[in-house]
Amino acid sequence: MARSLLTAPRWRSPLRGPRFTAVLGTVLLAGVTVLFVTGLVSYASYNPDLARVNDKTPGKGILGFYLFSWPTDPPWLYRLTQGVHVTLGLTLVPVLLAKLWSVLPRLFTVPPVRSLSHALERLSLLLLVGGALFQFATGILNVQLDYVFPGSFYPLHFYGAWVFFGAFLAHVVLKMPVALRNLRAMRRREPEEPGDLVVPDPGAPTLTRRGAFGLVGGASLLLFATSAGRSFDGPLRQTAVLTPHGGPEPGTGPNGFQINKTAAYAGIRPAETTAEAWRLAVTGRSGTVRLSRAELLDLPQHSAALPIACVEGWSTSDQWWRGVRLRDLAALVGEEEPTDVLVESLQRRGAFRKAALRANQVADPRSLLALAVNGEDLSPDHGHPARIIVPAAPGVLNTKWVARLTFGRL
Ligand SMILES: Nc1nc2c(c(=O)[nH]1)N[C@H]1C(S)=C(S)[C@@H](COP(=O)(O)O)O[C@H]1N2
Ligand SMILES: [Mo]
Repeated sequence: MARSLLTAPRWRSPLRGPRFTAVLGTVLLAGVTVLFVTGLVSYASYNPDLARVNDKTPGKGILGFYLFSWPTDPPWLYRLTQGVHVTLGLTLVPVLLAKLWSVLPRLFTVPPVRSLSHALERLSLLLLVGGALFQFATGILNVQLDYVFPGSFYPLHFYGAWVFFGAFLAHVVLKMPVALRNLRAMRRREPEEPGDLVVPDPGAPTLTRRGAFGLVGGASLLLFATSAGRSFDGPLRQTAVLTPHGGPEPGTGPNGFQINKTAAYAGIRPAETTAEAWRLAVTGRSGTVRLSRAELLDLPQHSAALPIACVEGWSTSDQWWRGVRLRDLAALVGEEEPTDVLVESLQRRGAFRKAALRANQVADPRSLLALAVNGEDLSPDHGHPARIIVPAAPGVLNTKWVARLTFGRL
């Protein structure tokens, strides 16, 4: 049997043992599976395969096999999937750390490699642990720091997810029998058998196992309670102390809901959004028309109650948007059949100045070029003179300060 450095003085916690590891592993099995599914779903919602506008990396090959047209119903779909993805990811951090801690001595087994199969197993663990740390780190950085990955967060987190989940599945298949055996023995209250995770000469306990689970669970609960609030408006949002709110405090009134990036941050000059200066260019098979804001207001106006939901996990409750239907604008330039659209902002630099929307999104009667929200003109920070709002779409596709719409197959 392989000797492990368990006997070394630093691995003497009596908390370690296959049962402690099995319980944490089972929680992660459920949690990571939900993270993987909501993550893949989130990626699909970007229309990543559309004209390489939303995701500039080359096609995802067979890993993109599942990509589908993101629906527009229910309108809170992305709010739910991404809220779960981010909030659950943060909540699982203590569980992941405790799980890694529980098997830490295995990292130092000697000899490090015993056979080819042992070498392969250790390699898979490298992908597993490395993948887990990479996914959690990139995810948290993206949520917290917003734009540390200029344009490249998608491929990192996407490929990382497949590597991590592949190793994770292999690990689950290998370890499931041991974990189940331990969980059953635990329920029958049998004493723990010796194994490579059980310390032969444990130190004095400073914490019971129950206490350790309480600590991990408590830490998870604390993270949950301090991050879940950003999926809600009103006083609940104030509880999300751990998650920066992006832009400035939204304030009150019709435009008083979360702002990710202000007009000043995006470099929008007030002079280019005045009634005299701003024109919307709409292009389709019959050519291009240029519309002032007054001309847009003369077109039929429609309302839709829709949320904004960001990849970072925050979202707003429904806001009452009012403006011109995208499909009416398409018809204006000769596009009678549902077709895709490329949306371009006044913004000259930075991410998110362009977004591609699919025909099913353009066709939805609730998809608007919004001119007003909650009964008032859009504020500069919410995209005045005009912004896109599409049901169920990720926030990043709701382009602000729109300057140009190009309808046609993308
Ligand atoms: N032109 C432009 N539009 C944009 C963005 C941007 O940076 N520039 N940010 C997007 C992102 S990431 C989100 S989540 C929403 C945020 O909308 P809000 O600031 O109006 O709440 O706007 C989107 N529209
Ligand atoms: Mo966003």
